[in-house]
Amino acid sequence: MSDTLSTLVKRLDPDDPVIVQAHDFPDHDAVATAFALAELLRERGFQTRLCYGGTIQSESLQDAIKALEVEIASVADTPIPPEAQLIVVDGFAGNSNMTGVPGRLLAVIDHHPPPWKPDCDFADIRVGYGACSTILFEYYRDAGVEMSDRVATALLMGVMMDTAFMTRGVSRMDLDAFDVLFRRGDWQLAARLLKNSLSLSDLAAFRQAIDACVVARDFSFIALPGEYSPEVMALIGDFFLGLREVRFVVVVSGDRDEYRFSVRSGDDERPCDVIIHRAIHGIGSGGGHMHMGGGSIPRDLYPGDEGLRKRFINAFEAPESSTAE
Ligand SMILES: [Mn+2]
Repeated sequence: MSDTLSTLVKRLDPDDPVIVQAHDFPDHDAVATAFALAELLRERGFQTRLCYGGTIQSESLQDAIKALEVEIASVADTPIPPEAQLIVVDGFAGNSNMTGVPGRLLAVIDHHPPPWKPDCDFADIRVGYGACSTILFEYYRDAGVEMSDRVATALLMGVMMDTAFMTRGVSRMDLDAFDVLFRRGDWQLAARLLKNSLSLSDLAAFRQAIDACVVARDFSFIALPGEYSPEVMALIGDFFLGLREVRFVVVVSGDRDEYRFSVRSGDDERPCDVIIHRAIHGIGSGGGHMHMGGGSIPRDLYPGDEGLRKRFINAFEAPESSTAE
């Protein structure tokens, strides 16, 4: 791919502000991608602003944003004029995890399998990539733009996070990006921020997960009593996937309005996104990649813990043709 950035820049009007939006309850990869893109466009003379829907629930990510001085705010705290040009990153416009905002949707940059054909001028969707940050790494490299230490460290963190330190969904390009970013950015800071994402107060969640876990063959289903952040749920999923006997994990917890779930797969025959679509067809929304995914089910449609567990078991067995799309 030659210079993708130039193609994007040609579609943008330099007179109108550019809003870069990360997916709701963003993770490190989403914030890093948004930050790197905004800096790149600023360098090209655009007026940019970063935002996300929901809140930042990860303390590790909050620390990273502070340490790298990333200016990003929630959609609610971001004035977005109607003439704003919207670029959505690490997610899909119109998806349930992307809050609708004013302005014109100009571009999507993502690495998730798209739920439908994107309806905008510019779509750069690279499903084979482990991290969206890797796409931004290529924009800098191909455009010959020198990246700042802050951008390099942010992108490094995005790549490390989404690939679970180069052990999950890694593509050739992620490795190339990692090779350069590791030397270019501050890997010690990035590693410290990522590896200290749990705190003592999260131990109760792990205790409950161990107590609540139902294992059938290699499928571990964990219904947590109480409300937990997506990050803690994801880490619980990773922990259980680390058990030798377990190859597929679902962690679910409910709050006032909805149940949220996090999914991990170590089995290429059961990609998270495909299994999720089958399991929650008609009752909720969700998606993801081969190895990780998640979603939500409104409280009034929740089939109960056992009902949801059975839906996943049925989804494993569904023939390919019945994939609910
Ligand atoms: Mn990502």
